[in-house]
Amino acid sequence: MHMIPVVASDVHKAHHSIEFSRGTLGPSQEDPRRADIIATALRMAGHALREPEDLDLDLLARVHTPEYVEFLSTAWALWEERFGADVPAMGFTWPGRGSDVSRPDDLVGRLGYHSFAADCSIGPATWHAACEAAAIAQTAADLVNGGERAAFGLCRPPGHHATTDQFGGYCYLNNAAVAAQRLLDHGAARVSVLDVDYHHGNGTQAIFDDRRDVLTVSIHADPTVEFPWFSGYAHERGVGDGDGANVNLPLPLGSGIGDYRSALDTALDLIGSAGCEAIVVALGVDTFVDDPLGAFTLGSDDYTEIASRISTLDLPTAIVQEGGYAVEAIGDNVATFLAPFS
Ligand code: OKP
Ligand code: ZN
Repeated sequence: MHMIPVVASDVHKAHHSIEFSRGTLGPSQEDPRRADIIATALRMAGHALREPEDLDLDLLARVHTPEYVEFLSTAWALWEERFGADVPAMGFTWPGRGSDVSRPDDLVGRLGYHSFAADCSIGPATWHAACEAAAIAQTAADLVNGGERAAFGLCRPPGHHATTDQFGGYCYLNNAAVAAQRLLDHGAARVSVLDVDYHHGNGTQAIFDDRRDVLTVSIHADPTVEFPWFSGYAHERGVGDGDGANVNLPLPLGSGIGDYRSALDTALDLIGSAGCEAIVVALGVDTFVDDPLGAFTLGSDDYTEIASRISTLDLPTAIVQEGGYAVEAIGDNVATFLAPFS
């Protein structure tokens, strides 16, 4: 049996953000152990792990703005110089609705301008870790471009909430978007990003919203009662050239495999009939019943079914890691998801 290749790295370990949650700032649930546990489970399952190639900065520039890349790459050094190395950098002021926003010159203003949530911070290792995660996604896409039927990028930090120029939701660079753009750059005329994380992939949607060449489809918890609150609704269908090329399939809290299967079949019908030549799966296993951040009720076995159905598309498939916070189960859940692609 051919186990699908896994791209992973230890660079993520030094990045551990803080988050504002229920009135307190504390260590993020997006913990380094997550990726270590997944890597161990995948090795045990028989996957070969390899390190990523260097990140292609031209590729990154097709997904994020130059201002944002410049900001992220310099924010920690500027923060440390001004406030010291003891506390990480975080935004705390965001533009109001409907305001015509200009980009502040000041670092503190920029932290608000370039973020949308108070759930993650920038520390000394954040930029390097985010670049490594994007490089992992790029390398997974390259393996698929090179003829692998599927490849997995063990990205950490995750990416699907990061927009062209904002971090938030534990995400800094949009790894799934990087992978999708890499598949396009290799010659695919159209690709799909299927986001099965518990949370709406608002960043991926925003990055490709006005484009037809990427069909973005996300199955997630109803944003009227869940992060990211301000997007993920079924009426968001893409804009301009991208009209019809974004599909949101929100599900109620408490959803299990029955509801999930229906949404997934809708997603797969759309992707299958849209002429996509390759697919990126943004894989969050925070849909798991015991996930501390999620309220769906999927069991470990359900990941076999979900992955089997996705694999019936029979498209070259780059899978990238997003969320999943039930650390005792995260390794098995990811290994279970990857098995049908082997
Ligand atoms: C990232 B990914 C709760 C704060 C929740 C947002 C969740 C980000 C999820 N203490 N912060 O989609 O798994
Ligand atoms: Zn999530």
